[in-house]
Amino acid sequence: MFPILKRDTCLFFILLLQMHLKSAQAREECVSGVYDAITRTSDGNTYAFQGSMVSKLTPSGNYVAPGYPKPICSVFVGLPSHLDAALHWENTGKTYFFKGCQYYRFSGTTLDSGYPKSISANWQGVPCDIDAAVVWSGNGRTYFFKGSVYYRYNRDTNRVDSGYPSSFGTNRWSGLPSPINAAFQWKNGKTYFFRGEQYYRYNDGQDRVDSGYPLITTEEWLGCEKSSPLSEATKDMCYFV
Ligand SMILES: [Ca+2]
Repeated sequence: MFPILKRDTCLFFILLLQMHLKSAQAREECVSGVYDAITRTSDGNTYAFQGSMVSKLTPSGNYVAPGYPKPICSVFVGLPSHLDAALHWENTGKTYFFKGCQYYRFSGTTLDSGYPKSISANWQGVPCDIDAAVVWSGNGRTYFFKGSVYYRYNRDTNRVDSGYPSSFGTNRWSGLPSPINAAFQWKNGKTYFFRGEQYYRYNDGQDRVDSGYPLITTEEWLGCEKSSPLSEATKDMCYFV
């Protein structure tokens, strides 16, 4: 009797250890699916920002790369936590990050000299405290989102087009809720919008949200079983930023 109990006890602790390791792995890879900003960069990577942490996604875009999330300050030196939005212009290779009334310009993961700068001085018509930003493949224009309205930015004139801001669903973004948390354009030419724990895939060709959306970000997009917040100790790394 005793040897059997001993074997069962051993198996029980092995099972507990496996559950603990699986849980620890989930904590490392599966931050809550609520993101501040998501963007691609000129080095071909895609990064998702949440509070003081950043996750690099695998080339398929579906999973968090090994070793991530990491403190933002250890990957994008000079970039603050709790970003508002991020934007990548492929033709210049520059990535822009927005927070409050300022923006930061990066080449890959290196901050360009002279930044941050004031949004109002260089992005005429774009307000402070935006929710999200994205370049839309449907027309190549850059869009900024804030609350229930969006702004269409014209790079030729370096200002927001006349007639904007406009409400969601008026002319564009039919089927999207407002406000949104983050947006980015993936290599498949489709644009992804994130709101709370869910995301929407926007069909740029048909100018509408694809059927079957929204989906749960951590489960369907990051391949995680469930959301699992990072420990406070991990979040506090690089607290000096
Ligand atoms: Ca945001």
